[in-house]
Amino acid sequence: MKFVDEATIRVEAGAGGKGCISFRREKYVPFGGPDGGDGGDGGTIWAVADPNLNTLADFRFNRAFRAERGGDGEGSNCRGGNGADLDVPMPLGTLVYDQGTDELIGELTYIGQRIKLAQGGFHGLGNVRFKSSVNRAPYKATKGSPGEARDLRLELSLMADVGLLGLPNAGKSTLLAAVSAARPKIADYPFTTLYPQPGVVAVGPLRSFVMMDIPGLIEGAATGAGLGIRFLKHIQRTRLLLHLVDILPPDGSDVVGNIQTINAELRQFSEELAGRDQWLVFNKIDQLSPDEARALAEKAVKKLKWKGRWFMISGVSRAGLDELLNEVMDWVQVHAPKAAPQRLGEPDAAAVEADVPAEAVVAARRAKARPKSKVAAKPAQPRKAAKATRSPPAKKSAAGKAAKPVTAGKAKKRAQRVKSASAARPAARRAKPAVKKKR
Ligand SMILES: Nc1nc2c(ncn2[C@@H]2O[C@H](COP(=O)(O)OP(=O)(O)OP(=O)(O)O)[C@@H](O)[C@H]2O)c(=O)[nH]1
Ligand SMILES: [Mg+2]
Repeated sequence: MKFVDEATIRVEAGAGGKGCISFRREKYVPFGGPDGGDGGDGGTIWAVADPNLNTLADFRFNRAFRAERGGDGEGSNCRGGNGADLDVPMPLGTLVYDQGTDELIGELTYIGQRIKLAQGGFHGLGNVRFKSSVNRAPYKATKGSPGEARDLRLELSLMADVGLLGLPNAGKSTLLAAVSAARPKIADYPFTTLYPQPGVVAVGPLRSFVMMDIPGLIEGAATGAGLGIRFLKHIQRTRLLLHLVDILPPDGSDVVGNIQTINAELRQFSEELAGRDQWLVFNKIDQLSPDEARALAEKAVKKLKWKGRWFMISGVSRAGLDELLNEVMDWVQVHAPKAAPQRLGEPDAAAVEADVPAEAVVAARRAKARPKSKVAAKPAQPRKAAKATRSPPAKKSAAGKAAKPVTAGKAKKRAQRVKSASAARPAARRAKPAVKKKR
């Protein structure tokens, strides 16, 4: 399947239903009055983050989305039905822009997240709403407002914890296939990988991270050579870069020169990305003896004056893989983003330590992710407690003025009146003679 990372769509929310003009007509009910019901609200369109989608390919064919309009109001005070909302599933990492204004509407970053794309129209009002003391038979109703309609641009930048970087044939796809269930195409010719591919690397129970394989970079990629550098945007969201290096390039090229080429292209794309944590991973060490491989790697690291971490592995023989993966996992857990919302399926390091069941963590995140309504935003307070804390409302007299504060003497008299009245009531009831039915 072709990897599609940009798409344009049109969304049209449903219009509100019309209000109804109707009057009650019934035998023996003269002047029944108005009974035209309101219309229903139009359906709203939402973008929903779906973990089962990886590309925007579906939007090449299906570009227009329309939500249902609200039903019209009817007589006998019948309200029209609300139009159903429309959920548009999109992959995680989708950025939604307004095509007209270029405004970023939102970004799907965790499973189940919902972004409102177009608001449904408000319902029209039936003629009951317009009745008053002076107009008891209103011939007036309103139409529903139209639903919002807009053109949107979708951009996908896949999210992963770790990004693989390197020249073509460095063994990036082989590594991803060795450590995850992803099955990228592997071959000994350059540019085997044409589209980014994520894979989930499970290191142990509740210890996993996402690794992203991207097409190889070559010298001049920034100016369009090879597949260009546009795929680098897919590792922009990663936190750690693994720079794969063929320790024994078949073309006899210099290992140090190769590393510098990739870093130069990376800098051309983004200084920020180039400054991110990067570990050197010398690959294909199975072709050499361990001592030879170490000597070559150390020589390259010394020449580069490399300050960061470096590893030696073989994607084919799996040498050094366990050590690399454990180190990456530890790094990912230590550097977990604090401010960014976590994805629902992601293991939580703190929860693992505290032995909290995974379902509880997911439920808590889901509750947190749920958009808060205005009502929910109020501090939750039990009803009785709220009543108790509320100050007593100022009583108003018939004239609308606030009542004067009750003095102690008046309060005593009032209490006596209440007491005598309640005592008299049952007695009065008892004293009441039973009414005999007259024949
Ligand atoms: N001996 C040996 N060969 C390897 C190793 N890893 C990868 N290869 C070989 O290197 C070649 C290229 O591997 P890929 O995984 O396709 O390389 P890539 O970096 O994904 O290449 P592009 O997708 O073209 O950028 C394949 O023939 C692999 O079999 C390794 O650890 N040892
Ligand atoms: Mg590849």
